[in-house]
Amino acid sequence: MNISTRRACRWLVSALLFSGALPVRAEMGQFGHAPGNTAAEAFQPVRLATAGRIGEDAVLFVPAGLQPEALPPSFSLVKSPKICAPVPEGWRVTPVFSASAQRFRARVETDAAVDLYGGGEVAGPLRRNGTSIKLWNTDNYLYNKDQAKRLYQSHPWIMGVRPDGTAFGVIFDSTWKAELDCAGGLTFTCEGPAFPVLVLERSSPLGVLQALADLTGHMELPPKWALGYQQCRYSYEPDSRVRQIAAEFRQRRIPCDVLWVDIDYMRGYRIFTFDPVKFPDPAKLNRDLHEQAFHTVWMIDPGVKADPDYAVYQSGSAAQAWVTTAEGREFRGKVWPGACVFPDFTVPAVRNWWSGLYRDFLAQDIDGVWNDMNEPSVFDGPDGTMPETNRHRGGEGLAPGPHRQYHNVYGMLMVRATREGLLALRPDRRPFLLTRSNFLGGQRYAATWTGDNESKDKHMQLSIPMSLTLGLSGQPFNGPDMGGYGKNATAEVWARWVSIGALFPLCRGHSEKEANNKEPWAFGPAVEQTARLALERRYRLLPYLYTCFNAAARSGVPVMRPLFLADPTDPALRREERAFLLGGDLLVQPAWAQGVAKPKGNWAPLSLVQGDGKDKHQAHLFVRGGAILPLGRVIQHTGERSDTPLTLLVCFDERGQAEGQLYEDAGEGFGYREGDYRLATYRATRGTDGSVDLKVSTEGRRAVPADRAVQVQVIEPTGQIHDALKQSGL
Ligand code: MIG
Repeated sequence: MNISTRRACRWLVSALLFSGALPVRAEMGQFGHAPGNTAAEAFQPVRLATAGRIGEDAVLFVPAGLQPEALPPSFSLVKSPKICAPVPEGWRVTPVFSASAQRFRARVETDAAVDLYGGGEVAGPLRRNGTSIKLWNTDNYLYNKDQAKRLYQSHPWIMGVRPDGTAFGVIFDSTWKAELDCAGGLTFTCEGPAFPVLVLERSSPLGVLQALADLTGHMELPPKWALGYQQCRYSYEPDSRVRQIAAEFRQRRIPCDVLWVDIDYMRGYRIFTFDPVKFPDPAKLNRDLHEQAFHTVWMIDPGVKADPDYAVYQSGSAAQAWVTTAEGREFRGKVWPGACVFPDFTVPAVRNWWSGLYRDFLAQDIDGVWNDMNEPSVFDGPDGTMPETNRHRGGEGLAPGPHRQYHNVYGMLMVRATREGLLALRPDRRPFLLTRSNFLGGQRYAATWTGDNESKDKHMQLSIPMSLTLGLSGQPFNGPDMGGYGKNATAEVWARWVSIGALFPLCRGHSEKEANNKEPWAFGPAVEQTARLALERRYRLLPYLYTCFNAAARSGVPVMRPLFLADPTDPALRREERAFLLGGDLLVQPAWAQGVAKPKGNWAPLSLVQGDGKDKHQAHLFVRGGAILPLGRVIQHTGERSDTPLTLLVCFDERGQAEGQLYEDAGEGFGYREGDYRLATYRATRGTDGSVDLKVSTEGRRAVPADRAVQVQVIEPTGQIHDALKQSGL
């Protein structure tokens, strides 16, 4: 590039920086840049200001226009990256920057043989080559809008896996409205100023995912009850209906831990209020449900009814909490309560105010919180949200900026404030928070679900690559609306869905208001039995599942994993998006998925509860040869003891070896941080006479319950299970 172009670029970039926002014309936005009308948009190269190592095999690339020592605060990264060494010799993945009058771009060339994954919440294939998404959080009912190219969350992140199994990851560290194209390399183009790019390089994709978690934060261990089955509907109302649902679960002996209370509990959809007729005594409702060992989660939306007689509107107005229009007036948009105002979560004092609102709310003995509509969704706003020119005030290092800049992190900032509130108000309890909108790194604050899917096979099947991809994008705790949210569910679809959904990290049945009942018993006795078996399987697996969650919290490995993670060099596994792994040791093959290639080694077919092999809907399960699975008894909720007895299911590899772990703690609270946990590592060897030698080593100071009985069983490659020995102290 000649000197004058270079100068022109530098001028452009600094002009953009000075203005604090790009000179985007008001009528632009809404993805007016569809291919075809970009001809006039010329991109000029932007040189690199600097690049260097920021840690083990991670390199930061900073384009001209940004100061490496004073990068704008990052939303995805836990701490701001500091260059500590030059780019390593022979570094393979390097972005190239360019800019047009309106947009800034980073491109990464990738070899055609590299398989691409990630991008967060996507409604498409697991392998992302040739696809493109838009990063603009969108309330996308039935995934119908804009061909589902944008959903509720944004993850500017892609992982590439080479034929030899080595892998790299790329973070495009911008929150602005953007597009991410995975055809012919990676192209990330945002309607905002220059941004840095981080590239991670590891010997395996699992290594890349651990590095991603170290950079963007680990999920905190959830309360154990959040791993149980959860039943939701828009809405169970009035409170007597919630009680009825609770009673049904216990009477029918279908395992369940959590009941959800959707927006109709509120007084005229005013958040933090309760309808005096339909929910006159929420505290009593919660106490009664607790007595039956249910936990409850209640919904809070961001929109605050603009009602001068309403306490939240009053205190928020006094705190100058609201997002404003470009002219500085209080912005109003329509949501459920009618005209609403929206907290500006970029302002630290507003987050603080928001956290405090949960005080009286939690005092009703509410266990968990559900934050919805936080894209934000605005019924009468442009493109279903607020105008991109609305203003956010920022603070504590965060620059004031337009909504176009902060839209994608609106939900993330909201759940950050919610989580901080829950922690401050109940310092001894692990928050359980579910959010619809979020951003790369948002696993630090909340679990997530994949929004308003439809009760049909296509979306049931799609839920697998969707959840896998969220797991490959840093978010281990996620799942779909099981059974499908929109439209009526048929018995068949619901039965197929519960059979795989019971094996997802988040397992919650849900339905929209207009649709048929979608509880496990709503489709007659046969489907009820299918649901019972599927959920009983989940509850038997809880010791293993909780151990997987602990691994995710500690080291950033996903709970639900694509098969290729088990053998990244096997090309046959790279596109498999029907079968998946739970942790490293359990393979789940949906009953409708034929011809699934398994990773090499023995995979023994596993029956977990009586009759599961005869039910045509249940997923086929396989244990990895070389693994030891800790299993519990079937219980009705996580408050019951399932280790009476605890089963250690040993599945030997070809050499007669097996190894597995079991993580246990109080299931709630933070004692585990002070060592009140037990992480047992079991190693088994098969003797020549067929005997089993089992050794355990433990970490943490929690003792084995004195009355624990452990039954050690061996599963043969045929799936046959036999008792090996009875032993205590394991
Ligand atoms: O406009 O609270 O995705 O799970 O049940 C609908 C009612 C608002 C959308 C959520 C859905 C929830 C529903 N909400």
